[in-house]
Amino acid sequence: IEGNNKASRGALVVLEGLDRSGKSSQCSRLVPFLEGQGISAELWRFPDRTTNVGQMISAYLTNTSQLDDHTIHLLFSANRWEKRSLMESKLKTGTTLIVDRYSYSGVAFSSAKGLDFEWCKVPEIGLPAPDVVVYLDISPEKAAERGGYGGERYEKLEFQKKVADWYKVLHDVSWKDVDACQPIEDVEKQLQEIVLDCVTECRKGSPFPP
Ligand code: T5A
Ligand code: NA
Repeated sequence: IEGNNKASRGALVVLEGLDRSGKSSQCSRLVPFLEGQGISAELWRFPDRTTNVGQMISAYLTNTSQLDDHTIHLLFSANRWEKRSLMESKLKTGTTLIVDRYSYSGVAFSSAKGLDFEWCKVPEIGLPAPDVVVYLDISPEKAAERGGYGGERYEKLEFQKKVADWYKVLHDVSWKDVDACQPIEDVEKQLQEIVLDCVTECRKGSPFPP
């Protein structure tokens, strides 16, 4: 989205974090909260496993298919690109999008496998930029204790440690860190504040991307 200064635009809110950090739990609480405040909001997630590309990704994650590391990286990115125009039109018409994982997951997970960091970032260039990135901060050890990993491809402690290191590289001052080890309701409260601030800024018509 370029130069869209309309006061009515929605906010693009991205939640990132290690597997089991609580992203999906928080995203599904945020949307009804925002709607209750009279804010039009939708929950989005990446990978979006419902598309054809998403089904290839899902098969890979559940180990029912094998793919070259570069190929799966590009599929994750393609899965975002196939949603780009819908994402942009939703934002332009005033819908706030709460997005469970985005480009940062793409770069952090593939870099953790050993792919070149700069190469990993390239296919993400040109996707809508988030208004805020919230990082649900939890140690890989604590995350691993939660409810047990489901057995998907990346749900292994040693790998998650590498992902955490790459998230640190990606992290910039604009990110909002929330301690994800707090009780779920406390995390929720902090997220509500961050997101309400962000939505308010967007309604004032601050430039997009910020
Ligand atoms: N991936 C993704 C890439 O490699 N490249 C990409 O471009 C993208 C987009 C699938 C995998 O794909 C990788 C990253 C992933 O490895 P996914 O479908 O988002 O990504 O993964 P899921 O398995 O659906 O979700 P996660 O494992 O990431 O978990 P969440 O959503 O962070 O955590 P959530 O909310 O499901 O909670 C986990 C457990 O913790 C409890 C919950 O009740 C649940 O049991 N919990 C808490 N417990 C105590 N205190 C709290 N505050 C808690 N919050 C939640
Ligand atoms: Na999730």
